[in-house]
Amino acid sequence: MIVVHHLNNSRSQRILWLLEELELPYEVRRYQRDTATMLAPAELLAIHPLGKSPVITDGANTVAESGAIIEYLLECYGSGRLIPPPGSPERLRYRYWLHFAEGSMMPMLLLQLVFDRIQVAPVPFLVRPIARGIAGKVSARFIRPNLQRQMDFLERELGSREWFAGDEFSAADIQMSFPVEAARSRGGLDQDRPRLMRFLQRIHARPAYQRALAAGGPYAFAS
Ligand SMILES: N[C@@H](CCC(=O)N[C@@H](CS)C(=O)NCC(=O)O)C(=O)O
Repeated sequence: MIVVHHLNNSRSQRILWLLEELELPYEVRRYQRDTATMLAPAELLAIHPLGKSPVITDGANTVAESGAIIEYLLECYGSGRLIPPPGSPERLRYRYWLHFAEGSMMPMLLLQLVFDRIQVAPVPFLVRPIARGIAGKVSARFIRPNLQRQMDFLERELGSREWFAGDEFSAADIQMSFPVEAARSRGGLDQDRPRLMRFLQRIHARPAYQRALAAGGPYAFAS
């Protein structure tokens, strides 16, 4: 039995969604973030040395890292579903987005979260203007322009096809959902990028997405 070690409000939601799209049986084991630090509880360290979520166990296999989990599940149980045919342009784009989500976009969104927090963090009075000044400049000169460029790129890409890899929905869309949802919640994504907004509406309407929400419990991006 596939066991999803699911941290509330996390990237793990994507794995539940993939399993629902594939209509595979699975069990959810729940872990709660510390409400002050938002970190995962120590019990997750017993599953994988980094103690992050998602992580799945499947018999003797333990698989961490969302992209690797998606590849593993499709390879073992996908029967060719949710992945474009090998050698096709769609397959190349599929691979690109599978990596882009965690390799390029999530780091920028995470940097933004950290630097935004520095700007409001309780810092000793004397160093406060320095800390806030540096954080503000990094955000304005590096993080926000990069995020804007990434979102413009995604918006253009969705202009030439229905989904990220091609005209068929694929697991690349599942992987891309988290950065797009995070961009909507705190990265400045709004109606000025109508294709990305429509992407969110379309994924939220999928029955498997909704079943995964019910399985995973309260989720920040649920609305
Ligand atoms: N690139 C990894 C990121 C894993 C990750 O950072 N997960 C977050 C949840 S979204 C986590 O476990 N945070 C809790 C912590 O760092 O203690 C993946 O996609 O699986």
